[in-house]
Amino acid sequence: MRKVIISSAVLAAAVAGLAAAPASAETLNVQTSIAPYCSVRLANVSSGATSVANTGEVEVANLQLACNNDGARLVVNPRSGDFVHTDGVFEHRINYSMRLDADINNFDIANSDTFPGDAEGQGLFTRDLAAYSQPLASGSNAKLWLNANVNNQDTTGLPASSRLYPANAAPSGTYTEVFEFTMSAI
Ligand SMILES: [Ca+2]
Ligand SMILES: [Ca+2]
Ligand SMILES: [Ca+2]
Repeated sequence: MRKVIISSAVLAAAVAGLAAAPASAETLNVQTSIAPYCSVRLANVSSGATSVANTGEVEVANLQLACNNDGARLVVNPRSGDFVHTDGVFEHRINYSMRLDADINNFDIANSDTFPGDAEGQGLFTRDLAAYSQPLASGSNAKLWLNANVNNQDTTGLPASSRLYPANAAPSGTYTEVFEFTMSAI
């Protein structure tokens, strides 16, 4: 009987060894998937406002651009082409110039006077990056600068109710312009 017991113990050990073998050979599969994405977001908006008392350009927004596609497009669309203040009778306007300085220079917009509408280079700015960019996939910065002291009395395309002023001669009020930024895959 004693031999049987020992034998049984050995057998039990062998079974334990077999059970442990698959665990030691276990493999760990780690998977990750990257979904296509393109995004633009406002980060660290400096003030959201620019002062007409400032004689030069002012940084008004810090944007973060991101896209992991083989090609990416940034479209910047100023809505009015001027700062606008409506008092119910007149549409008062203050001209400005804008500039976008991106870390990825393909997205730069040189200093530009903007106009109403969506004419490329005047009321709309389209910037392409043809290839995949790891810095862009990781997120890249761009700064929007505005200068509200750019006198331009060209009223082409403006509504009849518009009144265009140099910044230092405009009636008091809050003047607003809206910029739309769109990042997409191309
Ligand atoms: Ca303008
Ligand atoms: Ca740049
Ligand atoms: Ca526009």
